[in-house]
Amino acid sequence: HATPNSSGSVEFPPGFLWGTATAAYQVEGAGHEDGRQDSVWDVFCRIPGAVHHGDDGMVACDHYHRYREDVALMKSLNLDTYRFSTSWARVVPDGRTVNRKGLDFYSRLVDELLTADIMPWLTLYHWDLPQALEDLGGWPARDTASRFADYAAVMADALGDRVPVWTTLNEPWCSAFLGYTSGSHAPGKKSPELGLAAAHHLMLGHGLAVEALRDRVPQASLGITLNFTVSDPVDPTNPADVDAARRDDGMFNRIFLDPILRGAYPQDLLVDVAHLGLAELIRPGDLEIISTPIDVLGVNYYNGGAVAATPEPRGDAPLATAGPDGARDQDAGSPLWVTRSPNPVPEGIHPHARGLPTTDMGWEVQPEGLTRLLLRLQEDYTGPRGSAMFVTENGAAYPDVVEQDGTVDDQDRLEFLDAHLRALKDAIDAGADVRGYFAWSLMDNFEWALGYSKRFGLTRVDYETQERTVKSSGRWYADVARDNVVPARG
Ligand code: GBH
Repeated sequence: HATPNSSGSVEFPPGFLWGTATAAYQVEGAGHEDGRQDSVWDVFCRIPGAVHHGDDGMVACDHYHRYREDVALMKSLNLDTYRFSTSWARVVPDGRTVNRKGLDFYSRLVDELLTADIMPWLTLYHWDLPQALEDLGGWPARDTASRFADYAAVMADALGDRVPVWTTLNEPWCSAFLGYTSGSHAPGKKSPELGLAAAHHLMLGHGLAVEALRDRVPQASLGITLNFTVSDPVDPTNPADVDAARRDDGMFNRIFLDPILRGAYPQDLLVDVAHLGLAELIRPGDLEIISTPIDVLGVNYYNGGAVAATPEPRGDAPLATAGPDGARDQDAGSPLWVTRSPNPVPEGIHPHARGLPTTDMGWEVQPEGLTRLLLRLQEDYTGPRGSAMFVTENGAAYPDVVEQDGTVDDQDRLEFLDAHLRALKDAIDAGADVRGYFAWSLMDNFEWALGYSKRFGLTRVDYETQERTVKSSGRWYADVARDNVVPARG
């Protein structure tokens, strides 16, 4: 593309949707209220050293009680849509019995959004499996997929008349490989075999849930949100590095994209993991279910990475560039994980820092990766299948600097969003069918294994008082949403 949208004002297509995203366990609190029981995250948070500072989601942003105020906040940000997740452990606390009071909360939230003319975008699963189902084997157990479809049906019967877009899972890569292979997320298991089994059954659950939703809410748009990386070989002339990038792309991106959008696992990946039992789990008919047509692909993009077949020369600064996902973060107290990916192939995939700026997560800031990612998804996956894309998460953690008067002037986050929206517009101009964008996140919240130590919000949350303060980035984003334009820089 000849004219990148690098500094002038940038207008988005008419009808482009502007939103923010959150997830149930990260914002709701009300941990054991109205019949909610433990999810795997409640239990994980009680393991000494599993979560930074021993934090948990029992109170979080108290959104369960403050949702009216929070919808008013969204309105003040001129949002068209709000992406939230429902807590399975609130709705079906023991994995079998429906809890009316839990369902009622989401009914109230949806009504409040509709009254404010904000479109509800519902995600059924953002990592909070009822502990009762983990006790029966969790995602590595095939039956969990059917329980997920039952839960989807319950939600559809309750909210199908009012929610126009449903996504099944958020980021099954994290659920499978951070939860069951690296152990840095709940339920903290550490096995390549379990991770792959979880991945297959998560996708099976997705397919069964799409079938259940299609039956009950035929008018709704249905889909899934995946997290992506953009894997570049450190040395593109070195075949070993090129191969590391291929395997990284396989285990991160294609392991989900191909079954869901092409109805088959990538051949090269099946060869790479042949010793880990994945093929033995696949039953006849599974891939037909998994590839049930979807209408929307949710794209979560934070960063890409350069990978090599050999470790970076580290000198005296071991692990300096490690991000927290791989559980190399000392504060998270998690066990050492040697490569970026919880990579179940024996040969290493080694991340190398490229000297790019990084966020407070240690993740490289790489907006052009978003352009390349969206064009690739358009050409290789969604275009041929006729599904539209939405960026369902993008954002950055930076420490808040609070001024005397309580304001937060987060130019770093504002610039991050500005650069990624320009990169997104580059992709649209070059032919990617992207119809909306959700900033992560509406407000600071429980950042999983890093607890409350990392802030992603457009709005600051004071966890002592629960006071919300819109940051500079939030005010800027409100103008973008109102005008459908990213203003000129400067
Ligand atoms: C999302 O996950 C979640 O959906 C959301 O709940 C969460 O709060 C938010 O992001 C922020 O973390 O190898 O060091 O380059 C993001 C998951 C982020 C997983 C980037 C892979 C690669 C890090 N991904 N990560 S690194």
